[in-house]
Amino acid sequence: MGLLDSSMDQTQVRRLLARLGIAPEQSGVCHEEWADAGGDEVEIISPADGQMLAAVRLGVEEDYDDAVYFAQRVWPKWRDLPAPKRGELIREIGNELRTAKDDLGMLVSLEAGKILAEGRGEVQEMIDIADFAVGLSRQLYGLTMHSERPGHRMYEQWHPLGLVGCITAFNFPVAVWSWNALIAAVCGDCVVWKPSEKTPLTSVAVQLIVDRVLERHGFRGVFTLVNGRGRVVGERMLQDRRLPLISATGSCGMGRRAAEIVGARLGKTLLELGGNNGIVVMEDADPRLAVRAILFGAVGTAGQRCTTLRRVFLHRAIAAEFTEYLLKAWAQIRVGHPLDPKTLCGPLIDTHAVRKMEAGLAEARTQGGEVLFGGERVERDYAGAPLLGGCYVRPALVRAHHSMPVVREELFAPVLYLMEFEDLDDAIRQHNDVPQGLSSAIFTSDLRVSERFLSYSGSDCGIANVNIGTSGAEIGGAFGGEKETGGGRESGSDSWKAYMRRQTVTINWSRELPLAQGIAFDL
Ligand code: UN1
Repeated sequence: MGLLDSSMDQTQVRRLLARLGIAPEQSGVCHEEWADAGGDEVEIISPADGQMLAAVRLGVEEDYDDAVYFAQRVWPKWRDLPAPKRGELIREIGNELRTAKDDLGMLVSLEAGKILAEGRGEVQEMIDIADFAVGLSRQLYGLTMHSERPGHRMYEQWHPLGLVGCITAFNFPVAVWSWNALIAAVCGDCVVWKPSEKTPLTSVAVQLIVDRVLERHGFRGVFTLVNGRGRVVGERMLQDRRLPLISATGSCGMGRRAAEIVGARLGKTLLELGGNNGIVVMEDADPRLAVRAILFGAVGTAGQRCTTLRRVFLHRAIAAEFTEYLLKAWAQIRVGHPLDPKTLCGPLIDTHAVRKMEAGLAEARTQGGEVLFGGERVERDYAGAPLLGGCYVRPALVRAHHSMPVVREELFAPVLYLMEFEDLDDAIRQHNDVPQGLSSAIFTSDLRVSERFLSYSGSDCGIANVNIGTSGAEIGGAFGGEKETGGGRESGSDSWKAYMRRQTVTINWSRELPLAQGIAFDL
């Protein structure tokens, strides 16, 4: 199957957008209503074929302020609604997402360039988090403690924070918003969203879906949307004291700036930044599992996940054989249009990303790396049909050394560095020797080896896996990483606590007033 069968013509694109409620000239700002935004109009070009999908009018500071005022007005009413009732609304949002899954998944593919299976998968991730949030709405538990004083009770309770600013990246244009927004909402917060400048259409589609539910129940404003430039709307959001929490996904550079600005006003940040994820392959690894995990990790989403596998460490005894397996697998990767079901690797987000990949590979070569496969631009798909738009590349395998500076950076493209190690200590040392600390994995059949990898002297990442890859985490676990990845945790487990304020309560039900630490303070 080639381009003719898989691409959508302009009429089909129009119909898809119309089904999702998006106009050919669409406002990117929604608070009380779809605002007549004050910024410039940008054309949204699909990386799949270089065609324009729609034009979006961006918001400026005033639009952002209007969104915040609106959220502030709605918040007291939302906060007063019992959490399980808030959960009911999130259940309805989950159901609406189920209905819209195919259309929204296709729009994610067209706008972000992900293959359709991953576009749909991303919407599934939203549905899963909605279900999780509904259950959570009845489980916002606090602990009770034993007071050291007689006739006293101590416990902690969790209250809504207020307004949460949510800044998302192009690579997960809707799922990461839902991790934050749907959980923050059951916690009783309102969420102001600034999506990536590269993917405004999916944010508009999601806003239209959630607004339908909020409208039915008189809660418009719990979620508001401001598409705008990072240096205009993003900066304003970071500085805004009305937002006690900023949750931001993106590069380490962006996160550092967010932490500085929000930190200067003593606000809270929840940061999910760059990864530089590695897999250690021991000599007793099951090669069938390992090769499949490495392939999905490195090539899924065209290497543009924060969990993308960027470094593989091969035990010296199996390195040559394993490199052959990988070369064979890489030669079979079908680069093609994201809507073609046979495609494994779709386009990069834009031509700028292609140039960055080329520059990264050139640097790797200068630093002593050897490109074993790929790295070039692709202009025809696996069946010979033309690929338009200039965003397609062949995933690359590079023999490298962990001391090469380029290996320490997150190159947001399908470039996988292959390195060798002597023994487990050496593997762990090399693995941890990068500034980022998001996701990691080991392939082995030896329990002692895997446990060592998971121990405090093993992987230093927020996510550590055994016999599965670095990407594709389930929503039930806490997601995030250490070091320059930013330290935040989102999605499952007790990540909800980031969206609430903890209050420690001590109640004296005795007739005395004993002081803690045995202090006597009487007249
Ligand atoms: C991201 O790339 O920002 O674990 C998030 C994964 C996905 C989420 C990635 N569930 O790969």
